[in-house]
Amino acid sequence: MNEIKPGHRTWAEPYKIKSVELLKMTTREEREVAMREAGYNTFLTRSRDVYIDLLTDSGTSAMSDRQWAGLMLGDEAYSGSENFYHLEDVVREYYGYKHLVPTHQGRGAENLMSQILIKDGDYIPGNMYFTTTRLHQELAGGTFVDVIVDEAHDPDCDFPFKGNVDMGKLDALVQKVGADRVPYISLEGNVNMAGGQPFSMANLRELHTYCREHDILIMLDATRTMENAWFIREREEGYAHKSVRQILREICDLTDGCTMSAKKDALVNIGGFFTCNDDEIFKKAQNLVVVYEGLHTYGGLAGRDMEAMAQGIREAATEEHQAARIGQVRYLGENLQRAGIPIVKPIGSHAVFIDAREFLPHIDQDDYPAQALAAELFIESGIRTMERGNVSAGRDPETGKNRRPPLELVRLTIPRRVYTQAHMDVITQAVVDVYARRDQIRGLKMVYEPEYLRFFQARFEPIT
Ligand code: PLI
Repeated sequence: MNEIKPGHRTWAEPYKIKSVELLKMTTREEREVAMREAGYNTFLTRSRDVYIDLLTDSGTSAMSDRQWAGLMLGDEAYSGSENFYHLEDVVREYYGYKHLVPTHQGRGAENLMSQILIKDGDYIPGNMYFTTTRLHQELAGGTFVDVIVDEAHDPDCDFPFKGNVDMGKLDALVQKVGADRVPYISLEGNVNMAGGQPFSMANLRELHTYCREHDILIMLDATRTMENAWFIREREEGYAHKSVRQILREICDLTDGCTMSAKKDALVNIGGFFTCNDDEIFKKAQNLVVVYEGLHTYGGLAGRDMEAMAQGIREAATEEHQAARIGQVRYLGENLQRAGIPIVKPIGSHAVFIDAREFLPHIDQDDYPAQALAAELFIESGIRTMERGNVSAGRDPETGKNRRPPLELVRLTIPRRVYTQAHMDVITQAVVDVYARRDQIRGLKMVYEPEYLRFFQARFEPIT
């Protein structure tokens, strides 16, 4: 429960509910069948079999009445839609970059950026990998190098800025391969794979100085950067009185452009964009987008999608929204901690991550403990979560072996403005019930492995 004391108001949702979607609870037998048919991969389950959906916070937000009203303002023209110009104004106002190229979602923007900026044999440092981001870097001929601080790899460490870049690691890479082989650093706000962990403004300033000296661009993954701004406001000296909007702008002003999956921070069900300040990069992106996405004024989106995105950006870049958003995730995380469940510390912004290694110490990482735990939680409760460990990390292209990352996690991802505090309590109860019989959970073997981003479509069977 949130603390009640005189003179203090806790967070509450800054909205009231106008329309609801009914949930359905299935039986354990039905869920066992559904999980078997899905090859023990929550990505392959059907949402009709799900009770509470914590698979992702991507494209799963509840839109506001104003966003829905915006859909009716869709100017569905092939070229020059009014909604594009509105979105362009809002992106310039909130993010501050000069040029905007819309894309259908984040990975569309990653594709454009990787193809434009990466040459064969280049190295792309980043504050931990993200699955689609790294794949696009590799497909463009680059090699991703992790330069996040060591603290990020330790689930138990409660360092407040686990998303920081380790400047020593970055410099070692630049010294080794030469700055001309490093076109940009990929900097993610609220690092997803580390548990939703922010970088600090002090770290970004240091990075900015270094990159200017070495002529290396800083390309932001802005997907959850408003949430990163909220943590800077809460945790970094000198920011308590600045608004999320001001901090977001300060972050963007220290970077050269971004890729964005608007399906997260920006509260829409589909959409993304690429931005930059450089005129030449923009021209290339504007030209390439017509090959993969659509004309440069819609990039794979309907006019109405761009309108909803413009409105979503305005609503998300507020203290009220972020306090409730992050407050709800924290509420769930603290419940789980009180019940003795091992989770990644500090609690992140978009999800609570269960440490599956600690939860299931008897399962070897190559028997996919996090995958097995996600499947078990679904069978127990109908709650759908996601593996973020050995399956997601994939294989090392050189050795062909599983990467066995230090973090073996199950992500309980909270969609924005969708569930209530009572749902958070039910989720806690389900996890506690699985924890009580954790000794009986067995590992999985992979029986089908697709070539790219295997976690989406791989199939498993229980080890007997
Ligand atoms: O799913 P997309 O293509 O709109 O965006 C790709 C993407 C890029 N960067 C980051 C940090 C992401 O989290 C991301 C997508 N994330 C998903 C789908 C997730 O479930 O976390």
